[in-house]
Amino acid sequence: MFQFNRLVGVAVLFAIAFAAAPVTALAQTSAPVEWKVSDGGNGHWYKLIVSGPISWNQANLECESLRGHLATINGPQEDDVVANVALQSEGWNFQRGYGPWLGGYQDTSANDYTEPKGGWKWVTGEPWQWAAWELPGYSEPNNCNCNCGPENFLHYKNATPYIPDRIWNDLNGSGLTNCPQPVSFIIEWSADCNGDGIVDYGQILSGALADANGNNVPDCCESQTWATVLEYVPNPAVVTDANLRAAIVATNLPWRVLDNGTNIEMLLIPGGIFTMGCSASSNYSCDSNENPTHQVTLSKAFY
Ligand SMILES: [Ca+2]
Ligand SMILES: [Ca+2]
Ligand SMILES: [Ca+2]
Ligand SMILES: [Ca+2]
Repeated sequence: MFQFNRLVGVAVLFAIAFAAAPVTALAQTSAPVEWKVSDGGNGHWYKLIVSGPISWNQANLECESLRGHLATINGPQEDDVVANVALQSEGWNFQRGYGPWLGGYQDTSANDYTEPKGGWKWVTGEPWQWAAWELPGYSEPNNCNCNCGPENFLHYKNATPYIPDRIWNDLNGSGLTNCPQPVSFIIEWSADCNGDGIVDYGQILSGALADANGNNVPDCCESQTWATVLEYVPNPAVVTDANLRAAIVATNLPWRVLDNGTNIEMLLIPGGIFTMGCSASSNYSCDSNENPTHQVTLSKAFY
């Protein structure tokens, strides 16, 4: 049985300060889509955000403020997922057949940079291992369209007027005279800040993880002003009771932290009913002040 009198520490009421973060209000958004692991996917979430005319750099910043990134495409299956999100007509500027921005850009200082096809990268740093440039009948990337070169940013364009499509096109990122900009972008959420193997964005959507300030970062991962997180999930070699481990994990708070003020390491005690006092073992006897054992109920987790 878990025994408080074996724990070193000062009981500090748990209080986590949430770092303020901007959350951008945008004109129109579609429902987010999960590429489910059970469907062979990566568990990431994708969403079309309709912003009105927007540069690639601004779209990139908007994604960062929403704690995601412009969508990255690592193969034909992910291209299918992202294209399905992109094929909503409200995300299109049909004046020139421009669909949403994606997370590819051309690094003109890269060793393999050549126009039009060299030096392409993803915003996340994932390797550029697959591209859908080579659709029959299309000459993209071409680094030039209506005198708008150089074209160093990736988006979807269409082939038939007024019909959304999924042709990869390189485009000027900021828009120039006579060259309207895309009016939307696709954000992808992939972060798993608490390391439980599930993308945090979906856990917030389902209510599995709290996000009190609505910034798409679970409360359990917000920076804590008073403590440094040492371990999120309890070590089974230390907390051998599976029920107790589950109760700790269910708080969505880190299990082991270092108090920044005192440098004292502290462990999380979840709410629940516990036995206080000593149980004698073959190695240790009980002190008189550790008896009698008795039950206590804790209504709140604390360190
Ligand atoms: Ca991706
Ligand atoms: Ca280019
Ligand atoms: Ca082009
Ligand atoms: Ca997670």
